[in-house]
Amino acid sequence: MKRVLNQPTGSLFESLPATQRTEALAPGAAILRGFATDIAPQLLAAIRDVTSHSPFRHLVTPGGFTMSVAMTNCGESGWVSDRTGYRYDPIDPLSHQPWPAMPDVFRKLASDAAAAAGFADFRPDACLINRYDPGTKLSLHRDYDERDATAPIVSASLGVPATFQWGGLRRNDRTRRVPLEHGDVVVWGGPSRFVYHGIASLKESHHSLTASQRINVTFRKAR
Ligand code: MD6
Ligand code: FE
Repeated sequence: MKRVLNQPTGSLFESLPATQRTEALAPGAAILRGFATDIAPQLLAAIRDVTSHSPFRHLVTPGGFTMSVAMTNCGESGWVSDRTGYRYDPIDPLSHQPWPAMPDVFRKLASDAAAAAGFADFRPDACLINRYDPGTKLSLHRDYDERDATAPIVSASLGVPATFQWGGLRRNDRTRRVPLEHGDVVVWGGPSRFVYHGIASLKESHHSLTASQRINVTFRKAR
């Protein structure tokens, strides 16, 4: 088996297939480069199916700002924001129906990626899907609304590349800029679970599967 240069023998990531490149981001956080590339067309087909029932929409923050990222969800509960606050809700406030079920290809990706990064038995119950058009950004934030802080978050990037901003446990900690490309999967938990992070304004670019857009799929254990 061919070994990748940054994947030393005996490391935590030894069981990864040789085609994946793993980068440690911080304790508890890793980027699995290209982990979702092969199944990206299936993921995008499943996302089209989800959005035919629960379309992408721009949520309003409790402070009254409309988010530039368009969002939807699948799974047992979905992350929503409105003037009353942030919450996980089993009902889509737009369709007034339960969120579409989480596709099997999503569940498998989430648990395989978590296991590859050292988090065994990850079973997400919520999946937030984010859509970025050129100029869209996601301000520095922490993911704080999940009940189970021991579970990691798994996040897959599809389409045009973006710059991920990775900070620290305090809002004012300095941030690193990390490029994320089509097929990259980020897993974070443990000591990194409440790190501040964001996405810089998306640059004009083109990807054969998503045109000018970037799609991000994040899996959580919310309840
Ligand atoms: C994004 N991701 O990549 C935004 N949050 O579009 C997130 O905000 C995020 O990737 C928690 C864990 C992983 C993430
Ligand atoms: Fe986040």
